Amino acid sequence: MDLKNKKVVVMGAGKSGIAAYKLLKKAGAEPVLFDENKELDKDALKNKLEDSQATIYAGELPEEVKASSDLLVMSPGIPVDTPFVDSFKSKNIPVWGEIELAYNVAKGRLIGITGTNGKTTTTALTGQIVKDYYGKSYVVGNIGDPYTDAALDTKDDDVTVAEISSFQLETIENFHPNVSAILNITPDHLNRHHTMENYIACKEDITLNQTKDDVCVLNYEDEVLRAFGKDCKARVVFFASNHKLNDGFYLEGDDIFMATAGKAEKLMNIHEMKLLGVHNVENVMAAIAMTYSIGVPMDSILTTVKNFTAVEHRIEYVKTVKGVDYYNDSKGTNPDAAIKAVQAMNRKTVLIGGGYDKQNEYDEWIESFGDKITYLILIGQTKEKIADCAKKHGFNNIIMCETFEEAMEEAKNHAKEGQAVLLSPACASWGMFKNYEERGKIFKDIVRAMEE
Ligand code: UMA
Repeated sequence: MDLKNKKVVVMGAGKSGIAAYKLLKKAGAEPVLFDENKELDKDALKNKLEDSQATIYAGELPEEVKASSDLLVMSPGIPVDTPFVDSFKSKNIPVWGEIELAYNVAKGRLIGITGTNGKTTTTALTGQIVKDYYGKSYVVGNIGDPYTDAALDTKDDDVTVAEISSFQLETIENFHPNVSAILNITPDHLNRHHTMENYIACKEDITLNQTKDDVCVLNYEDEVLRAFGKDCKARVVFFASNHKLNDGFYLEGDDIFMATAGKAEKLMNIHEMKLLGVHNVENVMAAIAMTYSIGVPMDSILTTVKNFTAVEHRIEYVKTVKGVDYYNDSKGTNPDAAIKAVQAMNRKTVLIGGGYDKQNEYDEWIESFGDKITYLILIGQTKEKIADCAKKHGFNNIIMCETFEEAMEEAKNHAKEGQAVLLSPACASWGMFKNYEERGKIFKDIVRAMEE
């Protein structure tokens, strides 16, 4: 679609909506911004849009604006199965996600990474490998910097590495990465996608427009993805942490191998890297597979892998206070991610959990505690549900808190010297915080202010 002079409704006044609006303006379109929040500060928003004349609708969108529009661009956090969105579709007005808009104007090669967990670490590492070799990379998407912010700057010889959530994949049309990866699929966001089948279908849609000239990197240990490998339209490259493969990348003992037609070559020992845990070995293998497939030499890839450290908010060590190690895993926003964090702890741990209800089940998370978790401190909307679940599994050392500050105080009081305190909530932050970054930053601020 040629965007010039097109009337576009951008929905959502968060990061994505603001970046989409700016892109549309630069591309010669006539965007208006719409957000359902009636309390929106329009003046502050105009500043962020760098457009004092911007048309902003807060609360409701006038019928005539809708009727005369050529395109609706959705922010990822806004559900698409609503009468509002249907009213556009019924008028045959295209509904694009913000990443579809970016893709339509972007140049160069695109690597798209999805999965329930590990996306951010894998995206950051993949972007770093690309940058170290080519001297430049664009790292965008769910990781925090909208794709629409960078898309117009990209050139034919650039490589963009995009973290793509299931929310973003619901509204693609032509989005077509040269290399895609689906790292794993475990239950998450079921309040938005309703069923696991829908959620899986969304993730698999990252390959929607791929052909056999493209590559899709898949986790062999995930049964859904192993089966999907047979139907996938792209050339599949598997990685495996628990199987030896004839073709692909795998972990055997403490070594990572690359196999081609049954011939295996050792790439590195996992103790040479700074990231911890088998889940991170999987992320590393996915990043190696993706960057090798676009032509980055293996030596260069492995040098970056060995130097790469953990991303912020993901099992991030903060400080040791009175012999207690504090870890920030605010990015542990679903049970599976939170299980990985519990597994990564190598000592008795006081755990802070709970938050916004995404209708997940917590049984496996509680089961992963073993005798490692000494106390579970709960906050947020899900605290009763988690407490009931914990008691059902015989875990009774539960402390219920009203505020995050109270939870931090309880954690400090219950952690003994030589133990750890871990913030890994298994839930989204919404309701108590703006996002998981804010939750993690507040955790770190409180820990850093504690007296030694
Ligand atoms: N809004 C409505 N109607 C609704 C819901 C929201 O009008 O029904 C409005 C809100 O009032 C608000 C705006 O929409 O003004 C927020 O839009 P948004 O939720 O899409 O947030 P953005 O700031 O644009 O951030 C989004 C992603 N957020 C979500 O997917 C929820 C960010 O991912 C992403 O980093 C950013 O775009 C840049 O691309 C965050 C996230 O939590 C990290 N992602 C989920 C996850 O990782 O689990 C998927």
